Amino acid sequence: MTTLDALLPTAEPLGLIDAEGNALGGDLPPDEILLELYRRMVVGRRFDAQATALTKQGRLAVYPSSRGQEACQIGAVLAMREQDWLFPTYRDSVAIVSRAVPPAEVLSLLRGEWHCGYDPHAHRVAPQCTPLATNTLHAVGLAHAARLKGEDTVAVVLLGDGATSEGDTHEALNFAAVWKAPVVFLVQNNGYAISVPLSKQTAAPSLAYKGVGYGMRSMLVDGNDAAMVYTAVKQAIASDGPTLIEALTYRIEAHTNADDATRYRPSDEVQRWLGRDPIARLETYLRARRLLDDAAAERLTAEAEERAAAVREEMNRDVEVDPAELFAHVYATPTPALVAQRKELES
Ligand SMILES: Cc1ncc(C[n+]2csc(CCOP(=O)(O)OP(=O)(O)O)c2C)c(N)n1
Ligand SMILES: [Mg+2]
Repeated sequence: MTTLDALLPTAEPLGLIDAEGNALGGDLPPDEILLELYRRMVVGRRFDAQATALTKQGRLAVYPSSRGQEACQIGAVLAMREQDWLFPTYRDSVAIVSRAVPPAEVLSLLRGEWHCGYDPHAHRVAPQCTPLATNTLHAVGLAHAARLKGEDTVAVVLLGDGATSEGDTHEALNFAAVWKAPVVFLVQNNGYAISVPLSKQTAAPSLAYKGVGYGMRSMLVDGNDAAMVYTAVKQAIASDGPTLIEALTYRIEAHTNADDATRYRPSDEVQRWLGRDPIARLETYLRARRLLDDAAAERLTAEAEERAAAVREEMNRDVEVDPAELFAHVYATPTPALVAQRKELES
């Protein structure tokens, strides 16, 4: 019998490095992991800025920025093993690029070319889901199937605070707990579902309790502390059964480039969260420990610039899109209506 105490999250978010870059006394990951978290966050943020710029140049239809959420996305991906599967949303391009999926293939969806521009099986990364919370069920299904087949595979699913109010999430949590499926539900609580603040969409004191209600071990962590997110996800992957992790973070940019966040949130709130930046705090910590110096930081900036330039170059190339592809891969045997529509388009 699982006791309630074993499932409950802490009242305060767990953390390892605070907003000022001070170690809080817990067991930190090894130095090389801290450096790699930092490196990937710097590269990820530069990619994110590049993708936003591409929307302004008409090279991307839309881009949901994850600036400010790098600790969640990079911490989770670095904690994953090769055999694990990632189930991302539209917000999580930085996580996918960090799992070594070629950036141009990731951005193909947001450019409007393909529903998924990369091979999910090659990278063990499911297509980015736009319908909220559908990926939670996919993750549970895959994890349960892997377990039945005797495979050591964990599904890590990323979802937002808003997505936790969707029915799909509740079905997924329930099945995961009943089946003891190896799933990590990482809730990136960034405070908003587009313009709707958390307080208007849930009365729960913490989203982590939603896991406890279904009998699942649940954690509340500082989602801007990459070392903490990494540690929590790694522990969750190593443990039996599912875990829900609520990571407190903030969406620094608007919902997408098509949204104006100044219409619904005060700028001092954004300023407050800029003071809790995930990259700056880790940089302060690494410099204080003399694990990072100016020369190393400059090399890293140069690497990030180089990668961004490569993304820019690839995305500035025009692609040939065959409109008839719209009908491919929908049904093995197309319905008569689709056949007719395809013919009409072709003519
Ligand atoms: C099933 C469904 N309902 C509504 C939408 C429209 N929609 C797109 S993003 C979004 C907000 C999601 O907020 P959250 O889960 O917190 O994720 P975030 O965008 O903050 O990362 C909504 C309502 C959708 N994509 N899917
Ligand atoms: Mg949100």
